[in-house]
Amino acid sequence: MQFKEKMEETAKKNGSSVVLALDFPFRSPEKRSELLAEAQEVLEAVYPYVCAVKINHHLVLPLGTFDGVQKLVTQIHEKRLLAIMDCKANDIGATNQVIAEYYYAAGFDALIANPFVGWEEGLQPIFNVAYKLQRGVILLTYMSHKGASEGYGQTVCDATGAKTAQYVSFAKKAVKWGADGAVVGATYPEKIREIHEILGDNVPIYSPGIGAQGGAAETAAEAGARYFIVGRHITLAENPSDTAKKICAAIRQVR
Ligand code: O7M
Repeated sequence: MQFKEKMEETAKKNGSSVVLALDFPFRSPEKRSELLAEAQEVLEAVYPYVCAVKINHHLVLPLGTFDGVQKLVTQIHEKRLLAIMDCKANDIGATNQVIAEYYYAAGFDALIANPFVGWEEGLQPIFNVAYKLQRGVILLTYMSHKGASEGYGQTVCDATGAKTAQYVSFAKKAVKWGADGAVVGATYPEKIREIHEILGDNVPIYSPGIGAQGGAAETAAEAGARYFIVGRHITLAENPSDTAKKICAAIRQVR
């Protein structure tokens, strides 16, 4: 089964389209075991209200991929959730391939990559590895932060010389390359709407930027987002479980 289908199935089974971004603020490296314990605690509290967990450098750097992070991936799978590695792969193909092989070997079901590096000797090797191992690749398309317009919002010339927005070109590539998802910030609902028109039902939109960055899950859902990436709003909440439950219920009202 493709990653895209596994996500659909898990979201349906759990009644949730929330992807937990398991992010925590910096803490001195000597306190790594406390960090791991906190991440495990949040996961334990929140798992009934999410369909997947996204891990990035916040945890890979202090905990190590084949040490603490792999323990988390095992815990995520024991809860019947999917694990997404947010490495935003962005290098030459040969390096991208090794990055993907390590993260997939650690058990991740999908990883995030940056289409800025292109296909040939860029992202193609990642897609090849993913296809071979039946894992997913999700592409950045329009990021959630203020400076996103400087890169993803640029006007560029496509292969025919016609002017187009960078994110429009990336959305078309997401379809052409058979990506399992496209990341579009919840802080830009109009971009979600525009990109959704291009992607249709072929490539689901993953939308971060909810809560701490000012975006709202309901608005993103109305605009066409399928999954909702939420970090600090849940991980730093006084009651992470209750907060996740409320986000989940709010999305259900719209969808
Ligand atoms: O909810 P937050 O703001 O605490 O965290 C959002 C998470 O989503 C955090 O892990 C970011 O690295 C990530 N993210 C964005 O915030 N904006 C983007 O445009 C893209 C991502 C992301 O997940 O990329 C895959």
